[in-house]
Amino acid sequence: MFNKPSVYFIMGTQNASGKNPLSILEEALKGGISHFQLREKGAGALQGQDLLEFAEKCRDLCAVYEVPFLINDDVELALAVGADGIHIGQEDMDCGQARTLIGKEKMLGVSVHSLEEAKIAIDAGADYLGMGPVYGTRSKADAKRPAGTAGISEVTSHFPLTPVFGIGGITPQNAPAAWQAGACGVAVISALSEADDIALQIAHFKNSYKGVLI
Ligand code: 3NM
Repeated sequence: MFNKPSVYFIMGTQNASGKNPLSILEEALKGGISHFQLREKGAGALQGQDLLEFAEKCRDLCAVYEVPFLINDDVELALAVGADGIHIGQEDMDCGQARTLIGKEKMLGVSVHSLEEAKIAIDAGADYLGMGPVYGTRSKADAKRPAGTAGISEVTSHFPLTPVFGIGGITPQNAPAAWQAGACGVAVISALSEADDIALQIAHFKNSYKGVLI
């Protein structure tokens, strides 16, 4: 489930830049993403029944390609649609509470920014961690300052069994630094949602791992 190099795709309808978000998702699934997270945020975000129906369509597409489907910061929605997991940030609910609500079977991902936060998340039952922003990002309005890859190195050396994903401004060109720091994967929005050829971009991400001395 966390094979290196993983390419974890995150998207909401706000990231589709006028294209059909389900077509973008299907191209990404065909191209070989490892995980998909529905992150519906910001102005114009789908809500209520519209969000539920969109989430069901994403879930069904992911199921066809046998790719885990996660939901950002909405346990209720994740349970309603039978998602494979949820992802929460530090500003969202407590990770221990999230684990209790979703049970033992579903995947729990947590965004962390320090070794201390990583330890708390792992103790609470996180299956993987996201660390970022590694580089500057236009996709998260309240992102912290870019932190580079030092935090990934620190967390992966202390917790070598926990998969860590680098996130924030990651492209195939700058991904090698994340691999070198020990990341198991890269988690990306714009580098895939805005790519002309999504499958080719995924191939570039995977190729960026080759030749990196770990
Ligand atoms: N979380 P892009 S950065 C959703 O730092 C998210 O925790 C971040 O989008 C964090 O690949 C980010 O377009 C946005 O930069 C990632």
